[in-house]
Amino acid sequence: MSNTPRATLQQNTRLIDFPSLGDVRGQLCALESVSAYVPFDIKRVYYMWDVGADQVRGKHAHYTLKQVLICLGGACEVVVDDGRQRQTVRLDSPLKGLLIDGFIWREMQHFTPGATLMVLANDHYDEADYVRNYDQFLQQANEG
Ligand code: T46
Repeated sequence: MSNTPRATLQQNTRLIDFPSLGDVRGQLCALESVSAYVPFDIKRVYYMWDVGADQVRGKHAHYTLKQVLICLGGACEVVVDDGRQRQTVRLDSPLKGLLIDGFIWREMQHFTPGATLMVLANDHYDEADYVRNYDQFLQQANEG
């Protein structure tokens, strides 16, 4: 894609705190499409679990997909990279979501035993939206 918009960690990733509706019966969190917490229409939900502590998932960027990543139980780290800088974000609460809405490389790693990572996405699965080669990502991220 030749006109990939230039993305930065500052503008295209954000840690969002969700409100808890918990009471004496336990915790509850409600997330709605197009809200302060999920700023897009949710078209797909997927989740991953049983990820070994030494496994690294992701290792790709998306051209257009917007997503919020939430670790529902346990913890994991998400490495985000805009082609110029790289940060590691720890997700360790169901009341914390990481929004990624631009051409950002991401890797998920260091899952604790029992961790479940859920992802809310604004579009259906489309392999053509992925860049899975880091050199190609770097080239496109820095020409945008
Ligand atoms: C992302 C990170 C955070 C589907 O058929 N439909 C789906 O909705 C998804 C997510 C995956 N797949 C297939 C594609 C592969 O054959 O499931 C297989 C595993 O997917 P992948 O290796 O891409 O999974 P991760 O954990 O590396 O990446 C996933 C998402 O694919 C990606 O969009 O941003 O989680």
